[in-house]
Amino acid sequence: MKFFINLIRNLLGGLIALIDLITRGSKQKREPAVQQRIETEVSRLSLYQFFACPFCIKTRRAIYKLNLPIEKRNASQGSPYRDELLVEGGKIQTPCLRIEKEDKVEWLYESSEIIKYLNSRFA
Ligand SMILES: N[C@@H](CCC(=O)N[C@@H](CS)C(=O)NCC(=O)O)C(=O)O
Repeated sequence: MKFFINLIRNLLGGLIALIDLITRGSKQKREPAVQQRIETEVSRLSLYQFFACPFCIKTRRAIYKLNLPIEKRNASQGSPYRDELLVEGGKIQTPCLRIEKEDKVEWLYESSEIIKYLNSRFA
């Protein structure tokens, strides 16, 4: 039973991901020097995610629109990133943005909070 629920979940998620891909539109464009600076800043961020999770798709869409090359880390069963998310972030819930700061690492959960954070820094 669990297998079929997961199958339906993944099929639906895959469909949403496909629709997202088709309807994404264009990315934000910046002067090369500005984009370069932003890419350096973004290298301190990574997104823990599942491919077919609708909240992750929503977050990836915002990341795409903002033209941010944030590293995506697959946190599904069997991945070392899953353990990292649990141990360091505190729970298995995606999406989660890992933010590396000068002196500490922060783990930001909730798609709306992540998008708000990214917009406030990079929009
Ligand atoms: N309110 C959260 C919901 C996130 C959520 O429910 N994520 C699911 C995946 S779609 C999750 O991480 N579930 C835990 C699991 O699958 O182990 C958000 O907007 O980010």
